[in-house]
Amino acid sequence: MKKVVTLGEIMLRLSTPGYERFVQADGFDACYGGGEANVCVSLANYGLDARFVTKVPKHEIGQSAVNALRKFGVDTSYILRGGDRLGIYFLETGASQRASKVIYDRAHAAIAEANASEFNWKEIFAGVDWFHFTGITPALSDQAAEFTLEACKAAKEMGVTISVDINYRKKLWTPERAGEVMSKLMPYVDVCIGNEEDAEMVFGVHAADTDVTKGEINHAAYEEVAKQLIERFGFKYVASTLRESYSASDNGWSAVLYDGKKSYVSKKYDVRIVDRVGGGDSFASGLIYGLVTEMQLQDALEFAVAASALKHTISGDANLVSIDEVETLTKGDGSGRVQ
Ligand code: KDG
Repeated sequence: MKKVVTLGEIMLRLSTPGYERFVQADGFDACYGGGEANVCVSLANYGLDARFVTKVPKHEIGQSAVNALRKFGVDTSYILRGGDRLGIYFLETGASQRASKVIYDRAHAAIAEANASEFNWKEIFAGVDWFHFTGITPALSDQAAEFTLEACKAAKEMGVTISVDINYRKKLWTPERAGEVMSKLMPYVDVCIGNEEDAEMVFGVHAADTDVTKGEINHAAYEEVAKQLIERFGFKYVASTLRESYSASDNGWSAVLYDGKKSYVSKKYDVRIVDRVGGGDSFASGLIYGLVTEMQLQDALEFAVAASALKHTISGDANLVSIDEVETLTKGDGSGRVQ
C-alpha cells in the first residue's frame, strides 16, 4: 500500500448553522479542518496509508482533534503533544450574492510554536512514497517555515515525491514574505498545485494580457503560468482547478495539468455548492491518489476533478467520497449537475 505523509495544522472549525450570520447564530456546528489534514483524511479514505504530522495540545480538545483523524483511518502516531492551544476557524457560509466568511483564531497554536528539533523526519519518512504540504504551514510562523524546509530537505534526500498546494492565505502573511519563504521550498517540490491567483500573489507569475482579478483565466493562459513556474523551480507537473464563479452557490469546475510539454484539460462539472471549503484540498488529494497509484496523467486529473466536484456536495472540510463514486462520475460526460 502506498504511504503518504502530510504536514500542517488541524483546526477546530466552528460554523454557523445553515446560512446564519455570525452575529445571528446562538451556537456553532463543530468539526475539524485544515488544508493538509483534509488532504490526509481524504487519502486515508481512499485506502492509502496516510500519516498526518502536526502538534496539538495535551488537553482533551487536542485529543478530540486526533480522534477526528483516527475516525477516518489517518495514522496519528507522529503527532506531537504539547503547546498551549488548538487553532480555531469560524465559518459563515454564504449563498447567492453573499460570500462566505472565515475568521481565524489561530495565533500561538501548538503547531505554529513547534520547533524544528521536535520532528524526527528520518523516522517520519521511512518507507514513505509521497509528502504533501501547502503554503499555509510555512505561513504560520518563522519556526513553521523552518520545519517545513527541513521536512522538504529530508523527504528529498530519502527519495520521497513532494507536492505542494501554494494555497496563499492573505490573512497569514504578505505576498513579499510568502514569495521569500516559498521560493526556498519550491526547489524540493515535484508537483505544484496552485491557481493563477496564487502564482501571481506569491511568485509574481502571470499570463500576458490576463487580469486574474477579473477571473480571466482559461487553460491556455494557465499553461503560460505553468511554464514559467516550471522554468523557475523545475517542477515535474503543475496543476490547478479552473473555477468559473456564477455565484457563491454555483460553479463551473474543471482542472488543468501541465507536464512541461502539454496541457491536459479535464471535463467540466456544473457544481451545486453545499460546502466549498476543502474543494482545493479534495483536488490535491485526488491528484496525489491518481499520481501515487500510477494512473495515466489524464486519468489522474479526471479523478482529481471529479473527486473535488463531489466534495462540494459534502458538509465539513474533508472529502469523504469513495473511489467508486469518483470513478462513476468520471465515466459520465461531465455535463450533469453534481447533487
Ligand atoms: O482548504 C481548507 C482550509 O482553508 C481550511 O481548512 C482552513 O486550513 C485552513 C486555512 O488555513 O485556511
